[in-house]
Amino acid sequence: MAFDKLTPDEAASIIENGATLGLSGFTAPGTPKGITEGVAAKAKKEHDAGREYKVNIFTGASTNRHVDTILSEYNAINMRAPYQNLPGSRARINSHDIHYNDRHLSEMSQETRYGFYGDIDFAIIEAADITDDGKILLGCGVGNIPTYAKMAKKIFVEINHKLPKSLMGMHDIALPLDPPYRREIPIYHANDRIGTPYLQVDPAKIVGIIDTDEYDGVKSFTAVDETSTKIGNNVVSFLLQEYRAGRLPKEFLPLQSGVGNVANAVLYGLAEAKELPNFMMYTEVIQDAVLELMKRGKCTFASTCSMTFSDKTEEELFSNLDFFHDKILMRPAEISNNPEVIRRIGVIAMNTALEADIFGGVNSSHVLGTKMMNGIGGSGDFTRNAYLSIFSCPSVTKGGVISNIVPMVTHTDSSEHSVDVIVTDQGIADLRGLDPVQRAERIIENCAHPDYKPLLRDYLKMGINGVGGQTPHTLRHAFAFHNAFNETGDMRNANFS
Ligand code: 0RQ
Repeated sequence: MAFDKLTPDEAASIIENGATLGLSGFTAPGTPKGITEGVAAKAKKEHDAGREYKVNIFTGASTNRHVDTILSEYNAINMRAPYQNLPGSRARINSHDIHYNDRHLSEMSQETRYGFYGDIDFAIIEAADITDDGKILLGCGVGNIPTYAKMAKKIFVEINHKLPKSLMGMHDIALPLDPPYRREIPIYHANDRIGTPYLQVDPAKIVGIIDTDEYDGVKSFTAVDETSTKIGNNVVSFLLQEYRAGRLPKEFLPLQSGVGNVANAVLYGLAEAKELPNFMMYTEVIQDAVLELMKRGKCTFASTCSMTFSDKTEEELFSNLDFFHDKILMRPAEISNNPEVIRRIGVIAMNTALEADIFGGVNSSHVLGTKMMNGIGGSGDFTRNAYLSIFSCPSVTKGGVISNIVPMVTHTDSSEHSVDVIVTDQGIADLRGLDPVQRAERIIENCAHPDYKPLLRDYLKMGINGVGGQTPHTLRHAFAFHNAFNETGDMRNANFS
């Protein structure tokens, strides 16, 4: 092999304070597992010696314990984009130790190429294999690495020995041209290929190779609970109703689904829906349930940015790769989440909200309006451009003291213009074609928890009889639920006096 072998500490020794690191991967899969441990150790030493040391971390989405967790522990991150979801980084973001730039995932790559965020000093790439002329076989997540590698002044490659070389053929690496030269992205079906099965980098930029040997560390899901099952069943009945009514084509359409228990419940629900045809996915992550659906023949193909499988499922995948090889294609986030493609192929988007308001606004990212949870992720990319956009959440959270249906969301990630349907464990609110008051009536009656219905009805009535207008909010009381929670620990104590 033409490249020097390095340890994480040796790699970190050339990463200076203020450097920007562009990492491969999307969620934990495909994310480096070695060098950032060296960077964290260096940060600790520098801080102990009273010196400033922080780096900027650019990724595809969330990462793993070797990146956000340990770097946050040692307060080693300055700027972070475009998404995270780990408790350590969340805490540093909310205390402003990390300057977090929460972005639509499809946009991060192009904005970096446009020069909005400065230079990329180092790309760190997890790989299953590399050739002497710089052809890299990536791991189980792609993210924004084609852009970071192209822009980087220097490149480190982490060869993860857990990754089989037979992953070759499961990636489709392509970068669009930038305006004014951009052409259409020629994906007409979820399974169209437009790029190469490897990432080509300039071998002269490679500083060295680090060895790692670890699965991606995604935890297995807990058993699907009753609330998630009810939400999942409601989403499936809605899709069935749409299919029967002919508002979905008879071939069905590609699905996007988030991660988590609700997404899992929806996917398992679809497996049981015999009337629905087998389907493809055009999504950013696939989780354990998708592999199960593939085994049953229900899901025939998945275009994704990452295979976010638990370690157990990852092991199973690697030992049965022949079966799954032609059923999964991993693309850069810029393509997996591309608005042009999502709109063309008619993706059905299913995402999760922290809270939704009675007029159809959705908050996906900010707890009680101020604290960052994870970020908008890919939900905006899909929601705004989908054939049909569905948001789901439980009707209440934390044993009932929080209503997920509120008078006004405290932060808007997806506005009512992009949200077609809201689903909770209570039922389905189909918002298409309705004006704001009609939407509010439907959301309150179909989706709110019985404990909160009277309060929400009162709020709506107060707006209609008060200030009025197209969207009859009463601004003085719009956050009465949130104030009641902050002051008494229970939204049921909201009052409008
Ligand atoms: O708290 O952790 O203390 O139990 O928030 O809530 O119900 O477990 O839901 O894990 O599916 O996450 C929106 C955050 C939902 C996620 C969000 C509390 C609740 C719990 C988590 P605990 P659940 P999930 C797809 C596209 C944006 C990115 C996205 C997300 C914790 O789906 O980050 O969509 N979405 N990407 O108790 C206060 C409320 C609350 C609340 C829930 N209204 N107020 N706390 N919680 N609602 C995938 C990717 O991008 C990769």
